[in-house]
Order: sequence, then C-alpha cells, then structure tokens
Amino acid sequence: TQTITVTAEPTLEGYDAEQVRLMEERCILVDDTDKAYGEGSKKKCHLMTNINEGLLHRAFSVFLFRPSDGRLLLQKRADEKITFPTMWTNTCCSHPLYIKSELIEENQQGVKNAAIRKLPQELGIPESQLKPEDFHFLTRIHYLAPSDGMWGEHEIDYILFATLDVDLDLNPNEVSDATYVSRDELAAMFADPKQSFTPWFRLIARDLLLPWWGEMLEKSTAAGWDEKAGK
Ligand code: DMA
Ligand code: MN
Repeated sequence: TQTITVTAEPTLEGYDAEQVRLMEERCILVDDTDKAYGEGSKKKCHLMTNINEGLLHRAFSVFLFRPSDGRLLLQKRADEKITFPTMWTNTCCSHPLYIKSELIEENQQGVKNAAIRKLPQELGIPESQLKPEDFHFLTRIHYLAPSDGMWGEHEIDYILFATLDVDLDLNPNEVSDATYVSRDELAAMFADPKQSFTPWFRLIARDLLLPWWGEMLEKSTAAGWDEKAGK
C-alpha cells in the first residue's frame, strides 16, 4: 500500500464555469498495476503537485474509424478545456467514474460504458449509435505528461478502437473542430509545425497507430478485433 498526500488548493478562478464544474467528477484512483483503490476528484487527479507524489488514475482513449474509407476521426480540444486546450487529439478521451457501471473490469466493460457516456457529451453522437460490443480493447498504457505547469496527466489509459458510422453534433465547450484523416493525412499533420497535438496522441500514434494502421483497421471491422486477437 502507498500513502499519497493530496492537495486541492490552487484556485480554479478564471477558467470556464462548465469545465470547473466537471473538475468535481469522481475519478478512479489506481496503483501502478491498475488495481483500483479509491476515488479522487478530477481536480486532485490533474494537479501536478499530486501527480509528483505519485497519484495515478484510470482513463480511456477512443479511436473511431469511418467504415467507408478507413479514416480516423480527430477532434480539436476547445479553448475552454483546463488541460491541453486547443490541441488536436484522437476521437475522444476521458475517465471512467467511480460508479458501479464504470468500475466493471470484466471485458473492460467499465471504460466502454464511460466511452458511451462521453462520445455523446463531447461529439453529440447519438447514444443509440453506440454499443459496448463495437469497442475493441487494444492495450493499456501508463503515462505522465505535464500540461501547463499547474495541471497534467498521469494515467493508466485504456485504448479502445471502433469502426462505426456516426452522426456528429459538436459540443463547443469540449470540441472546437473535428475531421476525418487517412494515415498519410495524419502523418502530414504531425509534420506541420503549425499544428499542436496532445502528448498522449503523439505517443500512441508513433508507437501504435502509424505503424499498425492497416492491421488495426482490418481487425476492428469484419470478423472483429477480439476474435482475431484470440481473446
Ligand atoms: C483525459 O481526457 C483522458 C486522457 C486519456 C488524456 P480529457 O482531458 O479529454 O478528459 P475530459 O474530457 O473528461 O475532460
Ligand atoms: Mn486524466
């Protein structure tokens, strides 16, 4: 067992009121083997003072591909976001909450339920277009990234893939733009110094997405990822 002294002192003054409200969400605290041991506010979990003490929480990253042309849906984070504003990133990221339906670990059901909560909230995708079995779990990554000094990320991030047709109706408090990109278009965006990207998306793209794009796409359609992966 580890003892971590957490603080939640710094002020949230000057930030967007809705994003400040969301800092009260209850995230799932985990140890570095991803064993859940309690809950902590989103605010506490994202303060660098606590991250530097070792505080770690559970998260998910969705990569949604369009069936017709295999393009990946990217989003640009709204200026209102407290962490990593205005950056391009993968389709949707957030945290499973410390509630029964999002704590389920069997078949990664909890993070899939959280994805089905957040894709409608951020991108306006109708919930009726999303089913847990459409999401394919690839792997978990443990990473730490500072945002702007006060804020940062330190997560065990569950990577989920889906190939689905969806309707979009962007929530401007979360997302300022969205676009579908091919592998080559994404590589060109990364090479453009005028574009900025979240650190986790850069990492996942470099290590997994760009090298394995074709395989991932193939496995997340047709017979399905889980079957082909033998899980
Ligand atoms: C947090 O994403 C999760 C990852 C994987 C970085 P986020 O900052 O977009 O969370 P939220 O949408 O809940 O603010
Ligand atoms: Mn986080």
